[in-house]
Amino acid sequence: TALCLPGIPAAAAQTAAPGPERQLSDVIPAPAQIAPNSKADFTLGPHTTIHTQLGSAEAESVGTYLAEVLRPATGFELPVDSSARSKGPGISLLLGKGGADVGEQGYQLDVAKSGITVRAETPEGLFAGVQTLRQLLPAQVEADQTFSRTWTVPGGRIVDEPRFEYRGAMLDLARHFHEPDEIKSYIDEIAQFKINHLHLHLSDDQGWRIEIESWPELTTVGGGPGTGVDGEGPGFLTKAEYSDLVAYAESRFITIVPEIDMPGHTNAAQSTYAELNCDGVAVPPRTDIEVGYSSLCIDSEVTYRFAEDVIREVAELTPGPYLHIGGDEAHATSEEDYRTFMDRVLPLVEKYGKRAFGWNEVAQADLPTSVVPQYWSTETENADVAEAVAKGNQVIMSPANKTYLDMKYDESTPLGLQWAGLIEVRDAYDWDPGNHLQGVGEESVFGVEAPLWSETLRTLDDIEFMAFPRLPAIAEIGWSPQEARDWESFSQRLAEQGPRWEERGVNFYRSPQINWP
Ligand code: TNX
Repeated sequence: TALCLPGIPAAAAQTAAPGPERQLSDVIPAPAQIAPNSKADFTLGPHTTIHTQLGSAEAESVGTYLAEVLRPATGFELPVDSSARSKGPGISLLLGKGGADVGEQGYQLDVAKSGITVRAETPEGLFAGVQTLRQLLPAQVEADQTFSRTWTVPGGRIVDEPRFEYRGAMLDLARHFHEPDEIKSYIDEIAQFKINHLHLHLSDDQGWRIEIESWPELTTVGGGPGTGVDGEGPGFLTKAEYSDLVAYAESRFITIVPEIDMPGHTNAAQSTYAELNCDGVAVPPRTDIEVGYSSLCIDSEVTYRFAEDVIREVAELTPGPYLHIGGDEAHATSEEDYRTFMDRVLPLVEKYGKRAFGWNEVAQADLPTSVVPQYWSTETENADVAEAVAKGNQVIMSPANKTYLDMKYDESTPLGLQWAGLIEVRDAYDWDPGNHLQGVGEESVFGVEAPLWSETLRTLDDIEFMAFPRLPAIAEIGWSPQEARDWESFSQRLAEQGPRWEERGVNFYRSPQINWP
């Protein structure tokens, strides 16, 4: 830098106006519209105030969130003021139509010399704008110690809204339980990339992870000591812990989507309760990673009492609109039984006020159009899903060979599986959900999701290593217009995330495809 050049006195170098370190386009996911104005940079100072929409507690809480993000590194006080007697230079978070039409999730960000304004129709939109603003500050803003330096935001205007309304990530709590604090930490990370749903895979062959009062041993036994892959992932969420997570996620504008996987992937339940087996004998618990061997007993009324109890309790606990009932890899259930099961169970989800999600196999059943198949197969053709879409169903795109964060990056990746292939960052990035699957066009795509299965994972470090940097790729695919994104630009913007992860102590894979600084 200038300070290191021989012959230039430090004082002279410092008087040269320090331009912003970042450019207005240095954001993931790439904003829809960007108009830089190099004469309009804004520099935060010790007197910067965060002004929020008069009378809106929600806008004020987004302001408080922003202040909490910026205070440690800047050392500035950054008071949050919703009194509308706004004085002094500041960052304004305003609600209501005003500028461009940005829909329910979008925002407009104006950076001028005199201040910054984020405008949105909803608090959710403000929060998205705040994430953009955050990335426009130098990486050191993510540190938890104070730096004395200039904090300049590049001038101009961003008008931004998402391509798809649903952008999800998934954690598998069944194969290895992840503690609430680890889940919260992941929530904080994915929120920065404008992910707005977190799908929790709460039950599987190796463990049951959500308290159900009417079947109490599901957790004490099914989620108890010795459960999880290799017996190393025990634990479960009490109802109170689940509700606390839901509230935490909500504070980051993330909706929790709970999944109870049925009629296969049910060994934990069937080893806990003998009556869930056709022969009335409990199966032994399993801690290996085989799939497709378990099935609830389709002809037994106990099965439907169980399914209804679980769906009712989980639905009651979940303020979000969706409930995922799994339905994948039911190889031990005949096709006819599978349809019988879904015909009875899908309406239960609706009965308790939720919209059903299911893995793409649900499309083999007679689907109401409200049901959303989540496409995970690696094929680019699927007759059942195409037929459902022709009837009006929407689809979440999670093709395993693109979006599965548990696939290895390359042969040498110490964690992960590779049944769907190796997925380097570029593989995760270079595809278009609007034309990936035959018969499923843009308008039938509800959104995209990046699942992270945890057969090989233990710690938060493991989660982060597999998610970053591929999760931002999926987030950009879900948010940015197809024409606003390309690999060259993404890989450069992604490189700039490296120092930010370092400041936050987030583990990530230093992909050789990226020119990390
Ligand atoms: C397939 S994808 C599964 C999961 C495994 C995953 C491992 C899907 C709906 N089912 O049971 O954990 O592969 O990658």
